[in-house]
Order: sequence, then C-alpha cells, then structure tokens
Amino acid sequence: MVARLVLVLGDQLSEGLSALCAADKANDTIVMAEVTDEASYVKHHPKKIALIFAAMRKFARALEEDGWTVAYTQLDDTENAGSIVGELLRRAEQTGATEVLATEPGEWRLIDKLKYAPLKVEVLPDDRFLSSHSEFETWADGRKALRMEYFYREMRRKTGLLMEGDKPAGDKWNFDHDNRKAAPDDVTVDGPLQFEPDAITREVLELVAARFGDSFGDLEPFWFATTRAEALQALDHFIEHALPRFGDYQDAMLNDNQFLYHAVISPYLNIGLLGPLEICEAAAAAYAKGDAPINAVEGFIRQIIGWREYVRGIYFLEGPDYTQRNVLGHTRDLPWFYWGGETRMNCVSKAVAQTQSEAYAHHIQRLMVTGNFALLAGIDPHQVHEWYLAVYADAFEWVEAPNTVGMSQFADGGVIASKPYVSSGAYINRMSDHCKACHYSVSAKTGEKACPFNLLYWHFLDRHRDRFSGNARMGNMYRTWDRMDAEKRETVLAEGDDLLKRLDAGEVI
Ligand code: FAD
Ligand code: DLZ
Ligand code: SF4
Repeated sequence: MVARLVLVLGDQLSEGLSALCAADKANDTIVMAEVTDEASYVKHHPKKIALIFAAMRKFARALEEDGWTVAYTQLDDTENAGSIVGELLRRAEQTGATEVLATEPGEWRLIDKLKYAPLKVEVLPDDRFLSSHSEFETWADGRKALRMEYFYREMRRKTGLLMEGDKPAGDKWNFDHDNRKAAPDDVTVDGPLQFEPDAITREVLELVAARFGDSFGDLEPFWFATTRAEALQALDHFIEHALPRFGDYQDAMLNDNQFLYHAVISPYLNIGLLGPLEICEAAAAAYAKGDAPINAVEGFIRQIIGWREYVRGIYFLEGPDYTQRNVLGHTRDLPWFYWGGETRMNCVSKAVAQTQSEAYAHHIQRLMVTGNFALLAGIDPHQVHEWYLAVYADAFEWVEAPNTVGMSQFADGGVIASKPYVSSGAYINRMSDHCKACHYSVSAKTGEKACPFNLLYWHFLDRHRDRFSGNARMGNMYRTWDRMDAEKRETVLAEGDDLLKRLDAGEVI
C-alpha cells in the first residue's frame, strides 16, 4: 500500500472533511502546519491567527485521540519549512509518502501552489457547502444576471428548510422588508458566549504575541471558541437568546453595543468547527417550536444558505483575477484611520475600534460604514480587499473577496450587486445612534460641519454619472441631484474635492 499524506488546512477543521473521509487511518499520515506563508500573506489580526492556531492544535489532538497519525508542525519548530508545500515535501521525505490527499483550499493562491507542487496531489471537492461548483455553474449558465434571491430559492427547495410542501413557510420567500428596524434603546442579550482560554490557547497567545504582536488588532482579551464543542455551545446560546430578535435589528448599529443580535459564528463556520446545515436546522427548529419568528429565522437562514453559498459560487465562477478588478478605476490609498488612526467620523471610528478589539464587525458596519466610505472616497479596491482579508477573524478569500470587491466596492462591474451600495449619512443616522455623538452634523449638506458621507455621496454619483445614470435603480438619486440648485451642486462638489485633497494629505477627517 502506498503511504500517503493527508493535508488538513487551518480552515478545514471538520471531522467530515473530504480528505479525511477518503483517507486510511491505519496507513496515512495527516499533515497540519502552522506556517509563516499562511500567517503573513496579509497582516492578519492577531486574534484571527490565535483562533486558527489554537483550533488547529486542538483538532490535531482530537484526531490523534481518534487513532490517526498526525504530523503537526508548530510555527516556532526549528524544522518548519515555512509554507504548506514545503511542509508536505518535508513530511514526504520523512515518511516515504509519495502521494498527498487534499481538500480543495478556499483560495486560488493555495490551489495553484498545490497544483504546481512537485508531488502527486489529489484534490477532492470541499463538500462542506450545499452547492458544488458544478451545481452553481449550472444555475448560473445562461442567466443574464446572477441575483442571489433566485439562487437562494433553489437552496431552500434543495434543503427543504422553511418549506411547507413546495411553498415557503409564511407564504413568502423573503422577509427582508420586516428586518430594517432602527437601533433599539435596550438590547436584551449580552452578546456572544465567551470562553476562557485553556492551557493550549494560552500557549498560542504567547506565540502570537511574540510573533505578530505589532500587527493591527488586540490579541487579548481572547474569548473565541476553539473546539467544535465550544462552537456548538456558542450556537445554542445564539439560538436561544439572540435569534428571536435577529431579524428586527439585523441592520442596526449602536455606539455601546458591538454585537446586538448577531450570531458571531462566522469564524467557527468558516474554519469548519460548525457546518452550515446544522446551524440552519437549529434555527428552523426554533421557528417550528414557536421560539423565534419567521422574519428572524428566514433572514438568518438566507444569510447562510443564500448569501454565503452564493458568494462562494461567484468566487470560483469568476476565477483568479477577481481580486484585481477595478471597473470604477479607483486609485486612492486606504486612509490611515482604517488602521486605527484618528478620524472625527464617529461611525467609522466606532466600526474600526471594534474591528481592532474584536476582529469582528457585523454586516452593516462592513457594508454601509467602512465599505461605503471607501467606495464614496474612491479607494483602490485591492487595498480595501486586503484590509478586509486581514482584519476579520472570519476572513478567507472565497467569502471575503466577493463581499468586498463585488458587493461593497462594485469593482466587478455589477456581477454581484445590481447597483453600488452607497448612501449619505441619512442611512447611518436612521440605523444607529452614531450621528448624535459625532463631530459632524448629519443634517448639514455643506459647510465645515457637513457629514463627509453627505458630500462624497453626491461627489460619487456625479463623477460616475456616465456609468450609473442609466441604471433604473439609481434614477431617483440622479433626479434629486439634478433638481438641486446649480450653485449648491457646485459647492457640494468643491467641498467634496477639498475633503478628498485633505484625505490625501493625511489630515484628520
Ligand atoms: P450574522 O449577521 O449573525 O449572520 C449569520 C451568518 O450568515 C454569518 O455567520 C455568515 O456565515 C453568514 N453571512 C451573513 N452575511 C453573509 C455574506 N454577505 N456573505 C457570506 N456569509 C454571510 N463574511 C465572512 O464570513 N467572511 C468575510 O471575510 C466577510 N467579509 C465581508 C466583507 C464585506 C465588505 C462585507 C460587506 C461583508 C463581509 N462578510 C464576510 C459578510 C458578513 O459581514 C459576515 O458574514 C457577518 O458579519 C458575520 O457575522 P455574524 O456571524 O455575526 O453574522
Ligand atoms: C489563515 C491561516 C493562517 C493565519 N495560518 C494558517 C496556517 O498556519 N496553516 C494553515 O494550514 N492554514 C492557515 N490559515 C488558513 C489558510 O490561509 C487557508 O486555508 C487558505 O487561505 C484557504 O482558505
Ligand atoms: Fe458618520 Fe456622518 Fe453620522 Fe458622523 S454624521 S456618524 S460621519 S454618518
């Protein structure tokens, strides 16, 4: 029998991983490695690295307890080759293995590295998703526009989630309309379940502090779940305490509450500690028992079997050049305040501060605050992409890139979004209490106190008129702009220009 290596990456920590299912416990050696290449392709948030390393070490230990032979390399092992392929080559030499079994990585970069490795590597599909590449391709084939909503309905039918026969529960596929309530005065949940670091996690925290302590982001307090058992507890906590109000306040933001009714499970789901179907089944069961309303459960399930599966489909359909796209020709450097520098914009300051402390921000903070500002200000989408990939604990390219390059920055020219997600300060004011505590005035359209989102919103529409004025969903925006008094329009544009100049000069905005 040929001796084989079985590669398990840091975001493949699932018992049912295809490579593990195809492996032979008696003869094969599992290879897991903490390597500099993976820990530094962007400057990851230290909490993200700690989560991955701690979860990898505990997963490796569980595999050993289950009878597998695991060749595990820690980052500071003297023999560490520094890369995944380097580690495979080293282990091949040690064990005499000539073949490698792998599950497809979630990034083109690593897929390519395995493809060109001087080893025989068999790459199996990553079947921890509901939709395979070929299913997504079939769905996409011949469609003019790849809209998530239609894909989502197919996923509902396929899984039977929230289906009553062939009809959607509650007689509607999508309850988004009910899910736009402004921020509540009081939040009835204390946020996600938090875990005390054990000895293994503490050792990892020391390593990460020593090696990555100068990266953007606070390493401690560290409270993420790092095993499947803990991740399941975190899921139960969410279903019981937060899910019932998830829908109502999904888009809300508060100065003093970072998590509201969000699940904060994407880091666990994306590294494989939880599976998408079990999460959705738990939510559907809460609906069936009458513990959570349909708008909450449908909204939540849609994010997972709809958006998450859909963005993955787009990433693999569009190909390796996706992260290089820049149809709007934006070239401005990412402002320093994304890395914790000073800004007077309270909404941005709050979203970045939370990102720095928790390696987490919820969807509307990512899309309508930091993403919206970057798009309005014309920041180079590749720099925006690298920022999102670095700073969030749940960020892996297959999910991060379509959300950033496509949904948030419209750099793919509308593959994902039918119109750019831009808004003035009014949207942020409606959904949050940020504006009340801001240096700027959200109601001021011009002048020293004008909210930068207000100025740049019109500036963006004006400078991209050729591309967007014919978009049926943007007609109202252009009509409002065109109805504005000509002198006022000139003032808005001149003040917008000035703001961008000051941004480029590194002044505090
Ligand atoms: P909840 O709001 O509680 O939602 C439940 C689950 O739905 C999430 O855990 C997640 O798995 C899934 N989900 C929700 N929205 C999306 C979406 N748009 N795409 C994929 N899955 C979704 N999500 C990531 O997992 N990784 C990323 O790197 C990432 N980058 C993003 C970048 C930008 C610019 C934007 C706008 C969104 C990004 N998202 C990303 C999507 C979303 O913001 C996060 O999934 C969500 O904030 C995770 O927090 P949560 O678990 O509390 O989510
Ligand atoms: C993100 C990450 C980090 C920080 N470190 C490692 C590592 O040391 N070893 C490893 O196997 N995986 C790591 N990962 C996850 C990979 O980068 C991830 O598998 C690819 O980006 C594909 O999604
Ligand atoms: Fe953000 Fe403008 Fe509101 Fe300030 S006034 S918090 S910059 S939207």
